Amino acid sequence: MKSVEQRWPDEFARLYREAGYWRGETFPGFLRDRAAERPDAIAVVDGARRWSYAELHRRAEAHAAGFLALGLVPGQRVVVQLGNIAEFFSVVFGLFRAGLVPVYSLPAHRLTEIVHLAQRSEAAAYIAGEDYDGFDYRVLARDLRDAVPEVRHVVIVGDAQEFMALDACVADTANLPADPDPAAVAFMQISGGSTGLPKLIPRTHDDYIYSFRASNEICSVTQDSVFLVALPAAHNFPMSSPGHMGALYAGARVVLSLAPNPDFTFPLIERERVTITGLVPPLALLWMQAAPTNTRDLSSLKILLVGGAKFIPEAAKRVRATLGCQLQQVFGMAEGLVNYTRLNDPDDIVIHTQGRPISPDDEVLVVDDQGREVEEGKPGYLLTRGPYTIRAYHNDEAANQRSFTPDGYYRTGDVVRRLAGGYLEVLGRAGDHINRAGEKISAEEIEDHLLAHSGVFDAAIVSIPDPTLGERSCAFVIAQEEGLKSSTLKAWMRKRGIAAFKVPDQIVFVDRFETTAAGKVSRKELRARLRGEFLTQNEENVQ
Ligand code: OOB
Repeated sequence: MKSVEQRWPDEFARLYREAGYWRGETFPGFLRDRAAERPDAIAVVDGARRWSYAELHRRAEAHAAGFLALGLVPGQRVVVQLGNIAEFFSVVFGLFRAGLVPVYSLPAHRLTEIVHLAQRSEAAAYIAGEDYDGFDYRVLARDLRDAVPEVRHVVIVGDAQEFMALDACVADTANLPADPDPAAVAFMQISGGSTGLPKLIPRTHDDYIYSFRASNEICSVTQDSVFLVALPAAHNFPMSSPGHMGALYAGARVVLSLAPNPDFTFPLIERERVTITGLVPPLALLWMQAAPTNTRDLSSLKILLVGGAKFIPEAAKRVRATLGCQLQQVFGMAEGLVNYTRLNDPDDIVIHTQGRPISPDDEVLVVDDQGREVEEGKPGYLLTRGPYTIRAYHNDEAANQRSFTPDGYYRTGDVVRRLAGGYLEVLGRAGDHINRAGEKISAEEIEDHLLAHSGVFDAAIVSIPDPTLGERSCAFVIAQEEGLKSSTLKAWMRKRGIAAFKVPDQIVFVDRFETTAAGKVSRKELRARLRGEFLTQNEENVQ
C-alpha cells in the first residue's frame, strides 16, 4: 500500500510555520477543544436532531475506536459517501481521530466513480448511508465489494442489511492512539479536473485548518454564526470556505439542508436563524428568483458566498436588494488557493471580481503560453503555490507532471486577469471541462464512456453556455449504427454507473469531424471548433 503524503520543500514549510499559518493543530484536537470549551453548544443540526459539541465529540471518539476495532490500521483510506446528514461529521471526525484517511466522494457518484476512487486510493473500507435521494447505497456497496475485494469493510448509516451498521461500529475509547501528526494527510478531496478520471487531492491538518481559520476571519465567522450547508457537504467549497469545518472550528452551529433549493433552505434559515451560507451561481439565481414571493423571515442571513463558477455581474448586483445580505464572491479550488472579495470592499470589486487570495503568502502568477508573466490587467493562465495549495496529487505521476511546474506551482487551468490590489477576474479556462452548475465534468471521461457504445464511432464533448446551469454539456457524436437516437444513448449512459450530472445534456449527431488540410486535429482543437460551429448556428438559442 502506498503511503499518502503531502510535502512542501523544507524552506517553505519553515516559512509557513514561522508565519503562524501552520500551528500544529489537528481536526481531532480542535473538536476536543471545542467540546471542552462549549460542551452544550449545538454543533450540528439535521432535521429534528441537534448534536452538541460534547455529543459530536463523544460519537467521533466511539467511532474512531470502532473503526480500529474492525481491524483498520491508521493511514488506511476509507471512501466516504454520505449526504448532508449529521453522521457525516461523526464519521469523518471518527476517521480523523483514528488516523484513517477519508476519501470524499459525492452522493451523486455511482459505481464507476466509486470503484475508481477505491482503487486509486487503495481503500480498505467504504462508508455510506442506506439511501439518500432515492438511491440505495447498499446495492452499490455489494457491487463495489465484487469489483474491488480489497475494500474489506463496509459500514452503513441506518439499516445495514448484511453490512456493519455505523451504530454498532463503536468501541471502548481507552486505547485510542495519540492524535495524528499535524503534517500528515487528514483526508483526500477529489479534483474535478479536465482530463480523465478524478484525481485525489491529499490535504494535511496543518494546511487545511489554516485555510478555514483564515476564511473565518475574512467572512467574520464567530461562535455566534450559524452556517447553512446547502451544497453537498463533501464539496470543498461548503467544507472550507469558510464552510462547515470553519464553523465547527469557530464553535459555531452547522445546519444541514437535504437539498439546496428555497423550499428546503428558506424554512431552515428562518427556524435556525442562519447567518451565512455558500451557493453556486445557479442556486443563487434560484434563491433570488424565489425571494420576492417568499414568506419566510430571511433577515438573519448576513452573508452569501457565491463561487464554484463565474457569477455574472448583473446577478451579483442584485443580491443585496433581493436577499438582504452581503455578497462575497469566492473563487477557489479543491487543490488549494481560495480568493474572496472582502466584506469592506467597494461594490465595484464585489460585483466585478472573484476576490483576492486568502494568504499574504499565496503566490500567484499570471502567465502567457510561454510561461512568461503578463502585465497587470492582461489575460493569462493562473499558476499558484502557497501554504494551503498542494504540491502533488496522490498516486498519479502523469497528472503531477502536467499539473505542476518544476518549481512547485499548481497550474490551475484558469484564465484570469490580475487587477490592482491583487484581485482576480476569472475569464475562462484552458482545460476542457464543463463547469455544470459548479460540478466539473471532464470532457475526456465522458468521451471514453460514449466510445464504449458499439454504435458510436467517435465523440467529442464541449461546454455550451446555459442560462440556468452556467454551462451544459453537449456531445457531438459520429454514429456507426443506423438510427441511433440521442434518447437511447442517454439512457445507456445512465446505466453506466456514473453520476447523473455527467450524462450529456444534449447530443448532436454529425457525419464527420472536420480536419485541417494538415490532417488530424487535436481533441482540444476539435472541441473548440465544434463549440464554435454550434454557437454560430444556434446564436439565438443560447445565451
Ligand atoms: C471549487 O472547487 P473545484 O475544485 O470544484 O473547482 C475549481 C475550479 C476552478 O479552477 C475554476 O475553474 C472554477 O472551479 N471556479 C470558478 C469560481 N470558483 C471556482 N470559476 C469562476 N468563478 C468562480 N468564483 O469550485 C471551489 C472550491 C473552494 C471554494 C470555492 C469554489
